[in-house]
Amino acid sequence: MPQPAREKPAEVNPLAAGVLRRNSLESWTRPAPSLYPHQWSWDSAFIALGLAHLDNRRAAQELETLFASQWSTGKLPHVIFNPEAPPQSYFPDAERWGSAALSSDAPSSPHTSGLCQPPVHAIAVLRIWESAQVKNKERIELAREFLRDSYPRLLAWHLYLTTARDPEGSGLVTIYHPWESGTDNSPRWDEALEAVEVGEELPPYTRYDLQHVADPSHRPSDEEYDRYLWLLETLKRARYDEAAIYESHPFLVKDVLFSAILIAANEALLEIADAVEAPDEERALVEGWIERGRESLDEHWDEDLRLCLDYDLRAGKPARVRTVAGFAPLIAGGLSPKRLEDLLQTLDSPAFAGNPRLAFPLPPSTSPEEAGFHPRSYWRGPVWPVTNWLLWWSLLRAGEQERAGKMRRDALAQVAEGGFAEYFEPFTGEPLGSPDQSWTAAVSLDFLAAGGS
Ligand code: 2M8
Repeated sequence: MPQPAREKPAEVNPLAAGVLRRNSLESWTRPAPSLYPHQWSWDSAFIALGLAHLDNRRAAQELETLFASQWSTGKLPHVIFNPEAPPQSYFPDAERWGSAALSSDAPSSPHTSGLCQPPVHAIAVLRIWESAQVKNKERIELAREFLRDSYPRLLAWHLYLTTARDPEGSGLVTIYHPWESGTDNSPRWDEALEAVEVGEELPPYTRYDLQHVADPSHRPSDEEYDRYLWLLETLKRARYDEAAIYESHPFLVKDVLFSAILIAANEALLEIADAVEAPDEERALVEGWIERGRESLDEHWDEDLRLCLDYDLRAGKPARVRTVAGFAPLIAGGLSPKRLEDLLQTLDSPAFAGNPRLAFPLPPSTSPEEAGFHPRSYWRGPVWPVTNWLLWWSLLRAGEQERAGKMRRDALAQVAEGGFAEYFEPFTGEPLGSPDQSWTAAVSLDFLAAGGS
């Protein structure tokens, strides 16, 4: 049963701001104080979205710090290592990735991982620009400067994703590792990951993540970690070279959620392109990416499940698992009325937010009707505030104001009751994972700024 409300939604704002302040270092924010002591890519994008409502300049800095570590290929790395982090606080560390030593495309300092994460960044840049409009003239000018500096960074990032990560020109992004999806141990990846044979040469390692959580069984399993670490070794063998990875890497999957976020981010990039008066050819390029991406999501639609499915390139088949990623077309936007109706029905069904056992009618990360569902294990079932945000934002863009308003109220009620947890048990609302997760606080600030009852 849910605990009695700890805070009223109106009191969430100062508390959320406090979490971000405490997790903040000079120019960037830790996703959580002890579990995640470095800068993570899509966390920082969500954090910037929230910070935009508190301190526009600091929000811009969050992304500038990330952009400063962009690879020469355009890739924004998934982790930027904090040299000041306590030793043995997070694994794999900078040394294990060896990015700069292996690839001349990587920045030499600070060290970064060799992967990337979903491209929420353009959406955050646009939010910073929009929120500056209600402030003074000086703030608008600073935001305009930030927009001008960010635009080429974002264009290079999206170009990387639509070329190196889509050599087939399919419209969908290929990921090399479940960590790139941001939904690490989701059952979306079970089959593709099980097919990865861990080599005996896997160097030994110690997991530090388990020291920071109340119950280690909520985190990915040791078997999963062996495979995660083995994939890292195979990327290193390819020296992080995209063409070599494409030839030999055992995990290549077209990720529909990542791709849908890219489509939505391309829409944001178009608005940024307008504001900075970018050349017409660049706008046409971005428009082409949006169109191709939406067509391709349509090709990966499963009529029976009424969801969109990831596609395993190595096995040559879709991953038929119902997870929150299946709502990708809603996030990508531009839907036909029929497809929107299908998605809303799936969302409201017992397979997701309409499940009668839920503490709050919010979509669990994996459908409770799936065999791979687990209510307490990380991305295998818990409710994640960032996915609530993505769906809320997408519902608004789809013109579904009423539903969006309801999701916003429920998401705020959940944090008012359980605090700014990393994730929540779907049936009890129990807060799980890190208790002071930055992106949970950040999306709560954005929900609050959107107003409404
Ligand atoms: C989780 O991922 C990291 C690996 O990147 C981990 O489990 O150690 C995911 O929830 C990911 O989406 C998130 O960006 C990261 C930091 O919050 O933690």
